[in-house]
Amino acid sequence: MNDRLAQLRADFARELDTVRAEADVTGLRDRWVGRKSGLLTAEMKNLGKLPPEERKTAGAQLNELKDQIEAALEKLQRDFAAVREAEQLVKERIDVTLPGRHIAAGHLHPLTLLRERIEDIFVSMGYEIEDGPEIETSFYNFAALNIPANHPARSPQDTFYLAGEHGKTLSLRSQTSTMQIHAMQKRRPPLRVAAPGRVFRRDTPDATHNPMFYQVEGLLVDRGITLGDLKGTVEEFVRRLFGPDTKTRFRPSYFPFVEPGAEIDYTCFKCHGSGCRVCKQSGWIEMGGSGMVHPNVLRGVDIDPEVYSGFAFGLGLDRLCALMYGLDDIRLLYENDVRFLEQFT
Ligand code: 2U9
Repeated sequence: MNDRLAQLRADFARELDTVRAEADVTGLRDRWVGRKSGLLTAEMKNLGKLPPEERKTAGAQLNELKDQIEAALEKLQRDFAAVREAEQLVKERIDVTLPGRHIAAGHLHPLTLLRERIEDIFVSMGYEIEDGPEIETSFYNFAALNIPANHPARSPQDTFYLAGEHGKTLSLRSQTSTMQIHAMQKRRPPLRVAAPGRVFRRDTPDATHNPMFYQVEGLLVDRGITLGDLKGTVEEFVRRLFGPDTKTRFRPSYFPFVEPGAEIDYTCFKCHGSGCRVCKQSGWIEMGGSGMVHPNVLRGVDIDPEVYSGFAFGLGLDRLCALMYGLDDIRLLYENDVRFLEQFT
């Protein structure tokens, strides 16, 4: 039996050395200690043929050899697993010093960034932010704003008219003041309403004009509101938007929906008034228009101009955005060119 054992041990050791792949370990195990056809299993079965006095030791020796073979196979399995994991680690090794993949994160559009900043200023000055329809009847778009029937703004050259129903002429709104008319119909003074949003004017697109652009208007109606309140409010608005030392200038102007009316200029944020390319050497940049709400507009929403008065001011966001970001063409804001947009992260 000892020779037989020695032979088996030597055969197993030789075969063990020939194993090159992890998958062969299972084959070797089945071949040697497999329950059905294992060599050792067969030896065990042959024990019966041995003389009884030899069976016990032979059985013990066979079991010992079986344990050694299984131990050798497990070690081989572990060795293969260790090699595989080491290769895995090398393959999966992450060089943490390598720069990460640039995950292009989206961000707010420059126009949205500016609109939100202006909305925050209005809210900080006690104004409500109004929203409303972009399609309006001629009442809201023109009549309610004291824009007479023959005013050029009403011409199809300037306004996008839509097929109206029930004889109502519909158009895309050409200023956000329409939302403030709705607000004055829904709520009684005192009122502080800011109206940001898209407006539409039939314009040939060029570096400073676009048929659709963003505007924000502020309106305040209460008892005893004066031009001084308008100036004070606009001056504070400008300081909060452009910086505490920004000055404001009012130039008399005419708008059907205010009386008196005035254009608003602020000191150029590039040259702080000394004159440069941005402000065309004037030191001033036009922000928009303003004025005391026309009594006809108040009457049109059943607010008695003898009791209440109000002021309003409006500015275009696209031009302002272009100036602030040094763009020489506002169409860049709508062309969704990622090379342009990604600079605003
Ligand atoms: C109501 C009554 C009056 C708001 C005003 C302007 C003057 C003005 C322009 C600025 C640049 C439009 O985007 S722009 O082209 N706006 O000049 N806006 S007074 O007057 C109002 C608003 C609401 C009820």
